[in-house]
Amino acid sequence: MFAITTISTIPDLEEFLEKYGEPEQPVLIKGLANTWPAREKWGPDQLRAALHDHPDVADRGVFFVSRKPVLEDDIVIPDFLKSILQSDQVMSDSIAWRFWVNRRHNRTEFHYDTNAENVITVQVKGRKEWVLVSPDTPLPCYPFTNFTLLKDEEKLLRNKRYCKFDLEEGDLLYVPPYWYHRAVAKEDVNININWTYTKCATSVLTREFQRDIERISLLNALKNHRWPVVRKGFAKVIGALPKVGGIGWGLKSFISSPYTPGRFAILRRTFKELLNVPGMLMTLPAVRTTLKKVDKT
Ligand SMILES: O=C(O)CCC(=O)C(=O)O
Ligand SMILES: [Fe+2]
Repeated sequence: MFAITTISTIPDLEEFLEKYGEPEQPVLIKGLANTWPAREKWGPDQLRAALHDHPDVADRGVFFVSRKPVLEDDIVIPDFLKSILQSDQVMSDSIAWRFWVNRRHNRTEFHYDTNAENVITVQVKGRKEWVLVSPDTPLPCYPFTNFTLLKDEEKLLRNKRYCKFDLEEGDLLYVPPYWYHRAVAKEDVNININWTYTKCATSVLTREFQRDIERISLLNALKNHRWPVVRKGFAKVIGALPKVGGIGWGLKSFISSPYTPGRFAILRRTFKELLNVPGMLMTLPAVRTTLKKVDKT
């Protein structure tokens, strides 16, 4: 276990990129949103109604999402983040605003966000307990997915590099790409807002990123296979899968990185993923119970 880096002054763009954004290391900024109008204005019913009525916002069940800025008057976006969102180093189709409105005990299970997303999250109301796990000590995932096998947390975290902390009202958290996370709502009312973005290029090659590149290469190879029977069979399998989290890469261009896997690496990846099939079958009953419990907004 390690302690998350916690700071109480807002870094400028240069400092944020140098210490956290470029090396892809998490950071917590205490009290950043203490003066936001949203702290006074937002409540669960009022916010849900405002988001439902908004033409740019989609209700995804677990969270609300918009591709464009929403409720901007209630928020003060820190300058470093404003610059990042406007930068040409970031893929414009990756930028999203997400809103989470949760009751006490709501639990978002371990996963990492697809498309190499960086997540900046601000706890506007209430408090959530977070666990972040380094992508260099990967957790076992359902085959080919970004969702961790549902297992006892203590067992899951054994020998992993992780941190556990509370994100309190007003705090900002930076979750770098491929860092697994889970969050549990601790107050009656919990509201957080997220910004997501994907960098056009990265030089950080974590073990989980490597897995993702191999996974996506395999999916592309199947999708574009020269035998129609493979292409069609693959399309059928993908069409039949539940649409959670997205499989593969969902943005216009792929992130540029120092790694291109060869055939052997892709083959090895396929076998490694299949090794998790028994684990998947064993946890299926728990998955059903968890899905039923999800706190829909
Ligand atoms: O707030 C939560 O419950 C989970 C948030 C999350 O997974 C994310 O921001 O990517
Ligand atoms: Fe997430």
